[in-house]
Amino acid sequence: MSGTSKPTFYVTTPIYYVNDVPHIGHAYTTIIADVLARARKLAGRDVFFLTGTDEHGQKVQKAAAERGLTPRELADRVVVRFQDLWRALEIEPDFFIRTTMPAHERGVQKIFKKLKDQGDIYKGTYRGWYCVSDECYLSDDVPEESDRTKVCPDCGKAAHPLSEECYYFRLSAYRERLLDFYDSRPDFVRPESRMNEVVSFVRRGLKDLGITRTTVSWGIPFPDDPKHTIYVWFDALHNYLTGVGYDGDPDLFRKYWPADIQLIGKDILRFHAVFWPAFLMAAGFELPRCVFSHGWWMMGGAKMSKSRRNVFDVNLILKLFGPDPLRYFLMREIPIGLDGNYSDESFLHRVNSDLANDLGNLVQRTLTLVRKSFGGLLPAPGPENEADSGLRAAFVALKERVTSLYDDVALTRALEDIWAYIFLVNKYLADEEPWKMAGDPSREKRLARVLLQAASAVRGVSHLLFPVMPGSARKVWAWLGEKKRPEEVLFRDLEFVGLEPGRRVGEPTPLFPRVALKDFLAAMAEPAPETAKEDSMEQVGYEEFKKMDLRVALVLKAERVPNTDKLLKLEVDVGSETRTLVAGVGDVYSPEDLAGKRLAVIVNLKPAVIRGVESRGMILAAEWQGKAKIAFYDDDVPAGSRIK
Ligand code: ME8
Repeated sequence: MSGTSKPTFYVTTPIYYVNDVPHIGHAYTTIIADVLARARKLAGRDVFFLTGTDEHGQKVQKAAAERGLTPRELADRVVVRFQDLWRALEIEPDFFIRTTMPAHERGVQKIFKKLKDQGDIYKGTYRGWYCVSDECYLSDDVPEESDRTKVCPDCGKAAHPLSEECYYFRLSAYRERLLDFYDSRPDFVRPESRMNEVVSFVRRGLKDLGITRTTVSWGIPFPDDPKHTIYVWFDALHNYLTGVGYDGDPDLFRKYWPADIQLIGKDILRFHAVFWPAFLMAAGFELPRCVFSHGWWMMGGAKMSKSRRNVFDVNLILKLFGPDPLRYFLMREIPIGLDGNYSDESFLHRVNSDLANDLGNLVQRTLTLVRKSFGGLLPAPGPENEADSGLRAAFVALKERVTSLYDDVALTRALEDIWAYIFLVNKYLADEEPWKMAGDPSREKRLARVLLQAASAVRGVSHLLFPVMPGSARKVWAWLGEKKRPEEVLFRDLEFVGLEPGRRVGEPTPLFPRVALKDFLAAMAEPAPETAKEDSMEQVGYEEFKKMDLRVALVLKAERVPNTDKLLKLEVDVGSETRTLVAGVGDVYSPEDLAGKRLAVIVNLKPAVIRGVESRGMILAAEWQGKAKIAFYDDDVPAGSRIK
């Protein structure tokens, strides 16, 4: 069927590294994207929502090697975890891109070659520092530490020196064009504070950017010079083109590009607001309309991350509550752009107070009253009085506000407004006291009117909440006996109408079960065994464990490594031979504490040179309050005894 085509809306999330399983930070961005996608569909747009995984590069290569897997094997395992989690959270992307897909690889190579042929890419040598965790080149002004190391200013992890031939992108040549672009499109980066950050970064000057690696094999090769693989960020950013048909589906691509909203975390702003538009300008593509940068979820004052082990267990929350409470909490608790703090208490408060009390009770009370008063069949209502029409008018105004707040990505405010209306409806019921009218024939029509208003409000509120809590909205509409599902009614067609006389109402079950804080805290402190198992990438089979050669070692001699606080050099007897190893326990143990002691050593660890001393093995110790605690064996355990 031809006709006027609908306006489109294309929303993206970052694509996530497959070095580890998904966590709350990933879920946060992807839920925002899902909410926006659903809201724009209800606003009548033709929506495309893209998410996926970033599978190449040194970080993934290293993580795979540490697990004894090929990068492809690791990616294949982790991708399933992302897709499963999105399904469990009712996140429904239109396409899930993996950067190992042939259409993506081809697209990236094509664009790379075009830029090379037109002179935007040239060959040189990179000498500097690289952070594998962030997959980024450190800027020259990052100072060296006293011991000739550099630390990545963004993630705080140790960077390593790099000296290799690479192809450069002429980023410096795009400084003026970028500044002009920001000037003409002040909404390109939101929130505004982030736009200002980007502008001042670019004003300070831009250096050309290395965009190939010769020491990383896990990447897309540059066919004209195949010892080079394409830098993972150049590769990854282009997913936003290849994921929407750039190489393979030109109609799709023409229809949706440029992206309307690209959601990202604040840590990857520079890549998306500086490098990405420069790449696009160079290749001659239109630029995205908006890069929207959100804040971080923190816990106990630190950014939540798997490596810090301060993430809460998303799977456990899903098991206890289903997807909607988490979706609601994350969207309601902080406006997009600010950092948020997660605590079990604040989560449960939102669930018990906002969801179970305010919304859940309203739904339950209204539907139960209809069922009890009239056996689920509403009679013809009496006329609207002022209070009744007030409730109707307030809903009409609410719908206008909420739809434009959704449009403006002000999701927290949209929810606040919906809750203000829920309070109003609860107050209306408290004032009207319909429960006192039941059974009085003279008040039957009045009762029908009050219940009709309340049911209309419940229906309308559920619809407005659909983008955030799709499952709950569907449930309420089904109980109300609606023939359509909420997603089949556009916002503009949503009216304040409830139950026509004679409509049968279903029996509601509690929408959001209340959970006691102490039960919740106990559950969160002790994840169910199968959840813990599911959520860890660290599992090893016995076969892998067996590869480690762990032995009891007798310390023959111990001395400090000169000019260090923590390092001790140990001569140890591991049964078959004497070894030298270096241990970072000198802040807790003196050489005298260790001499003559028996402890556990992994003897087949690859040797490492530490402060000029070759260390052939590593002692095992517990970490307690940031310090090492060694477990010692009794004197009668011979050196060389196998530990299993
Ligand atoms: O950066 N709170 O992937 P990634 C909120 N592959 N957001 C958080 C967070 C937290 N505690 N922790 C992480 C990459 N994030 C690249 C992207 S796009 C072309 C390539 C967010 O797996 C973070 O801000 O490290 C970022 O948006 C995303 O998760 C990073 O995921």
